[in-house]
Amino acid sequence: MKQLLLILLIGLTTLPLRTTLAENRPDVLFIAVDDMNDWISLLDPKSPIKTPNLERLASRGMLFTRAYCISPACNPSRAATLTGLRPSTTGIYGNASDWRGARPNRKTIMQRFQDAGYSVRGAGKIFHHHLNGEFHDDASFDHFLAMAAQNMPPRKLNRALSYGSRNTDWGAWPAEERDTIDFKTADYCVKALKNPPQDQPLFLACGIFKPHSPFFAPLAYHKGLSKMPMPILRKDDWADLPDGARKLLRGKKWFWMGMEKLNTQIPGSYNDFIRAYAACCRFADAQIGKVFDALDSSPRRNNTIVVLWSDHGFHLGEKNHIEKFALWEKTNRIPFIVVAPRVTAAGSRCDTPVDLSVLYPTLLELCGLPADSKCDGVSIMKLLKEPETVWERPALMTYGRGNHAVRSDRWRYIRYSDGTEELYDHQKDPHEWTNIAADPKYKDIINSHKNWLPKKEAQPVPSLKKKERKD
Ligand SMILES: [Ca+2]
Ligand SMILES: [Ca+2]
Repeated sequence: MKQLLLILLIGLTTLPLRTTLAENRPDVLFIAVDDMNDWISLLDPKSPIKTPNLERLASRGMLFTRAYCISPACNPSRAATLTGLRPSTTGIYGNASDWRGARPNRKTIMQRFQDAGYSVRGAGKIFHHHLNGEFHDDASFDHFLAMAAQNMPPRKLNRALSYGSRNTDWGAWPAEERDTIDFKTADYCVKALKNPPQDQPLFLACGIFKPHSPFFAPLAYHKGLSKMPMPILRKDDWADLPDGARKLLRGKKWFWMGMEKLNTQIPGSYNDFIRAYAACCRFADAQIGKVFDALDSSPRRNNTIVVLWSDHGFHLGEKNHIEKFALWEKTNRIPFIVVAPRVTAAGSRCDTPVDLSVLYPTLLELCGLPADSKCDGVSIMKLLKEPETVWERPALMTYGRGNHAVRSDRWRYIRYSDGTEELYDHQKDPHEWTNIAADPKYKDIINSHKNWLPKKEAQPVPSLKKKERKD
């Protein structure tokens, strides 16, 4: 009898509460971009890679000029950002780490919005696309358009960087924009914005796949790049790297030192590859622009929070490294924009270093949802309202167990699992060419950054294996 009364009581209190909670809540447009680094005009006005649509978004809200991923690889970055839990808490360190298997009951940010009465829809790459999408989380969406298959050219367009894998090819492809993955993702999002749920707020997740490899974009996006400047490189840059850095990057043969191979095998290929990455960034920006156009013509535009983030950055030869998986600035700095009507000032900028652990708690607070004390990050509501707010907490990045970087206003401190270190002074050395960690002069700086390293380091969780075929 008592149980029955309790059930009745819960029923009476939660049902009307859910409806009330959902009323007048802002919609959320949540855009994740894949592998887009900071060499874009949004973050570097001198960059030849123009991103007018990202700038258009930034002009409406707050651009974080020093934003960083939680981990410089798709799966650990996305799993951490979307669950609010760092790799050092969960053990989800790698691209194959079975994040849902490790945390079956952890609610993603999308599930929090479902609980609050939102209709959660999405398309493209939101979770890491491991084993053709097996890391996708059905429970996080009411409706989802899976990422389309990669449309491959009939033969390799450029072989030099490929190491036997077509996934690292690049060039002008396909002929028709509508045959690309991101066209389909953007199209789904445009339609979702044009036909929003009438009796529920909308949380729309738009997962743009480019500029992730393979570096294909239709021909139009490659035009006008032939004379673009190339990244600034320094040949002897690895001379002052500690063992930890070398060990971390040794296994990364996919692109690692590929540029040297490129330049000896096919002169000029390195430059072509860089231009292809640039074309893919322009293409991604254009697809995102179509989604913004749809938002602009929506009557719900002024009650829509927009967040845009990239899951990590990308090296294009800087520090003699191509690809991601490192703890340096280039692989970790990302575009991050928050447009929150009545909270962020149009065209505002915040130079405080933040990492994406802020996203989960901030979105909860912005939309008036209950806070979650388990989150590793904190809400940046104060920074959104007042970007000059004094902020002690630096950005923290992790790649693999025991390897971390701490980024403060001026410094990047890196500590590898073997105890070796790097320290860069961004005021004097924006390219991170000179590792000053061994200089006793900087002992106090190193110690103050060390304080922010995680106190606990979870053991790595098992990898997700390919399911056995059941005939
Ligand atoms: Ca990625
Ligand atoms: Ca160096």
